[in-house]
Amino acid sequence: MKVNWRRRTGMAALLALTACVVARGQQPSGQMGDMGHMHHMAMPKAAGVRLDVANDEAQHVFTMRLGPLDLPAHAGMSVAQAPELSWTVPLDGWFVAYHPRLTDASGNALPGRLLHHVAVFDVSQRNYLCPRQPEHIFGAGGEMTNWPATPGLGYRVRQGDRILVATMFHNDEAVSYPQTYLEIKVQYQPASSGGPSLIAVRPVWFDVMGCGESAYDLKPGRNVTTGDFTLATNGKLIGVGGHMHDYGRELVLEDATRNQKIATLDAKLDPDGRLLSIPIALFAETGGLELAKGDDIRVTAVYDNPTGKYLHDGAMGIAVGYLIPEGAE
Ligand SMILES: [Cu+2]
Repeated sequence: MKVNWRRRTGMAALLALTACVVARGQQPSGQMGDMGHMHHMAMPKAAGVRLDVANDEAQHVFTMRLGPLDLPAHAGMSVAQAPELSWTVPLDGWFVAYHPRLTDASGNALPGRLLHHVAVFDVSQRNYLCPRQPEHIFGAGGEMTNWPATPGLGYRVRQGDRILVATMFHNDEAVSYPQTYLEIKVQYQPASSGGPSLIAVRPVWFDVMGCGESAYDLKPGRNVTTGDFTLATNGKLIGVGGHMHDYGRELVLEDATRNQKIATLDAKLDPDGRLLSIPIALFAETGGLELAKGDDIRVTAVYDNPTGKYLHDGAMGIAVGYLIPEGAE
């Protein structure tokens, strides 16, 4: 089989995944939805933080607003963090796009870099690759990537699905931000609209650490780390982007059973080795790259740590894709 893929930044936005995103955390103890955090540090919890969601039924947009967070100058990661907050989806339909930004109390934009990451889960759905965990449907970091809609595709939600939002904020600046809000506009298509059904895509997070904690340590020099996943069904991979930290070099996704490369994502770094971006591989032309049930899908992350130091929890390596499982409605 010839792997036919190309990079296209335009429609690739569905996969544009950036910065420090992942919070799949520790294994839930028996029950789904018991989410852990990516970092082990005991964080102070902020009081009075709310998650409010407005529904614009004419425009088909949910506006999630989480806050306020008090981010004192130079506080770094030691700011009081929001607890995990949840919201119940009020209708059947599809989420088709996500637009995050930070604002002050009056709705004026604040710098996106104050957000370390946000992770949005549908705790009513099982994760496709890691069934003991809830579905991880959206993530963003300081770059505040927008995910425009990809025509014909959406993430299926049901009335009553519980959406959980986990955030981490930080402030390294000399300015204090006493009332910071995270706003995420979620465009949706209601099932009741009479329009055509969308094809349901499942997010797939191929993490070199498997289904557990995503962060891992870097020794000085070259670090090569791999993780393996077995697909539970046949499926079509629509595309894949990536998430790494500073000094990341590349992410490779391959079908180890067939010894076939799926994608090689070379990280773009600045002269100091700080991560600028990771490309996206799209399999649009063929309507998706066919993956077979039972195949061993291997993800490999390569880092080159030039600091001469051991970097505790310095790395993540995650290929983030969208899959249309066979038999999906
Ligand atoms: Cu990360």
